[in-house]
Amino acid sequence: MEITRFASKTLCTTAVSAAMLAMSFPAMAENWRGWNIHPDGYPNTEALESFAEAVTDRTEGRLTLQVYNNAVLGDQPDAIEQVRNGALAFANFNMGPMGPIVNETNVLSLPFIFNSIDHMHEVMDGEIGQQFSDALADKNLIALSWFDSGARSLYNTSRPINTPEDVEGLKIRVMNNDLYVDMIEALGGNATPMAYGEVYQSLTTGVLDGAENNYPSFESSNHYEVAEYYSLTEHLIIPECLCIAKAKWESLSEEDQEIVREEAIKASEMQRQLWVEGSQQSHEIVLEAGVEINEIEDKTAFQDLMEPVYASFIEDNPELEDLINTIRTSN
Ligand code: BDP
Repeated sequence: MEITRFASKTLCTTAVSAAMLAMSFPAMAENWRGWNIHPDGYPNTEALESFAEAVTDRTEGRLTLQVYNNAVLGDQPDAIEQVRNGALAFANFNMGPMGPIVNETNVLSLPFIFNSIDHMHEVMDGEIGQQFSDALADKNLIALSWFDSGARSLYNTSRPINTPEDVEGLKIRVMNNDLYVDMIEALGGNATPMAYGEVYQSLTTGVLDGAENNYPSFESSNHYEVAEYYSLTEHLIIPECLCIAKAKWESLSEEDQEIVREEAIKASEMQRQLWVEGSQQSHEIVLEAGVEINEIEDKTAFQDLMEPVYASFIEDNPELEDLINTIRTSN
């Protein structure tokens, strides 16, 4: 009797406490940390911050999103792993360092595969883009929208590059992907894969002669202070994703998935617009700082040297040949 009384009293107290707790602490907000490599004011940063704010507002306390800039949460290959295993909830990733993890995305890192940014948009915003999203999802990354990353060009500390011969012997930093090593070696340079954050120092000490990037990154990383020759090779037009950890995505209600998806698409629209303005501004800043920029009227010599890079990639990945040809002939 005693025991029963005691037990029921405990049960009763527990039920009352649980009810009180629920009243005083409505469902705890889930905190989502987001990785970003860029600094404050960069187009991608602005778009990610606006995404984080909008999702936080619209989910009314169910989710709070925070963006960590300047790669403070790790370099890009590490961050990709962290989003894959759900330790980080979201990120803006370039498809370059994605290649070693999601093989299909290497197709986007083939030099000169897109003729223009418009061509890249057409491909990524259509059925083929969905194919890449599916491949990312198989590796636990939900790509909700695509960001721009302009065209990447070579820059270095010693001379303008007009022909592939000018690349001869230059130590050039590349992102973490073997395809870029093949690309630079095909041009006669020495490729060094290195984390983005280490490039500035290496350019100053002469560990590197150069690197390659778009105008906004060339400017915001301050590489232009050391590498004063920027040559418009425009050899890579690589899209970037706004990616969510699959485990986080699947934990959301349908309603919240809809909110996150809508805001990711809005963020990419915003980023693409800011990208155009940001590229223009960065171009002006580096010109004003005295960077010598040269156009390359005929890129055929560079493009021809990439044929063996394509051939060996296709030999290793015959199943991707059709996709490559479809993209190459789609414009
Ligand atoms: C920037 C990309 C960033 C890359 C960086 C790099 O937005 O994702 O990590 O280049 O070169 O343009 O590593």
